[in-house]
Amino acid sequence: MIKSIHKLLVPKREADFHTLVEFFDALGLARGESWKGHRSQGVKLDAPEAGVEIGIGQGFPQADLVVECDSADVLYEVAKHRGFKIAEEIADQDWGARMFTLELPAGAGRLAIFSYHEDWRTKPQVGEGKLNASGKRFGIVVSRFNAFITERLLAGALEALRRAGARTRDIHVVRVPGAFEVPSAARTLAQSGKVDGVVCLACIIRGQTSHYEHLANEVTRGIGQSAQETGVPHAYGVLTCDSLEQAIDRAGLKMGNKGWDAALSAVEMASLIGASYQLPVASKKVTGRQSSVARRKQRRGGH
Ligand code: INI
Repeated sequence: MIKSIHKLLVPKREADFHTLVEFFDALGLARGESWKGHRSQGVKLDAPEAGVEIGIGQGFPQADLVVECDSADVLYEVAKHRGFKIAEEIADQDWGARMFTLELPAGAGRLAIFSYHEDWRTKPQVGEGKLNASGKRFGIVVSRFNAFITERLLAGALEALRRAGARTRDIHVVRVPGAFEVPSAARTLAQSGKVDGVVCLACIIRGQTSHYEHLANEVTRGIGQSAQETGVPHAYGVLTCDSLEQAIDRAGLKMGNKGWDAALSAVEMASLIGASYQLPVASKKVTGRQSSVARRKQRRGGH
């Protein structure tokens, strides 16, 4: 009985070995068996399903390794964020998938990453937005209080919007004195009808104010209320921290950048609402539209 199957990569230099391991780690593969001996060391990075795919015909990716994931768009953002070398940009494929390709580090070849538009394994209809900001307009409200932190959040948010495809002229930044002023400025932006999403950025530090809880609660409530009452997505990029160190970690160091995360949430929600998501009608039969299972079967017959 066959127990496993792995693509073998054997770079010449130890630095390349570590780069490759970190690369696949960053993409989310699970660490499997590893060893370190006198002559060699190795790590297996596993996926739930592995095997050999043999194909003939047109439409296959030009790649030495092919990975299927839940969302190629998410991994595409990760890859760009990490500075991985994109060989082919992400695009819809005529076989019902989103796909991009990467150059593997250390000249180890090419990796194609794809996801199907909808997961054929899950029965429920799932509606979700895309991390594509092209053609969308965004407002960013940023507090000047704790500017040392909030300017980093702003830089992260701007970079995320730009990478997701938003044009600079479609991003409107509004500065306000402190976190308390964020909800009203966000509401004004949302009501202007000129933005598809609002990103709210501020930083409240427990040690700095005796009314920390009141301020944090009010800002959170105000942003949520504005989102619900205007129907325009608002992303919550407000740091509520116990210390400045914690805030620094969340504004670009150890814990990522909350401005970046908030901007991507705004992009996803703006695209979800823009897609006028509708619940499917249960009794309706799927006729003209090809089911994803059929698509997968078709793909099995050729890309
Ligand atoms: N504003 C912040 O954005 N963060 C804080 O930590 C903070 N503290 O510590 O008080 C803060 N206060 C200012 C507040 O948001 C208003 O701007 C101010 O009260 C004027 O309305």
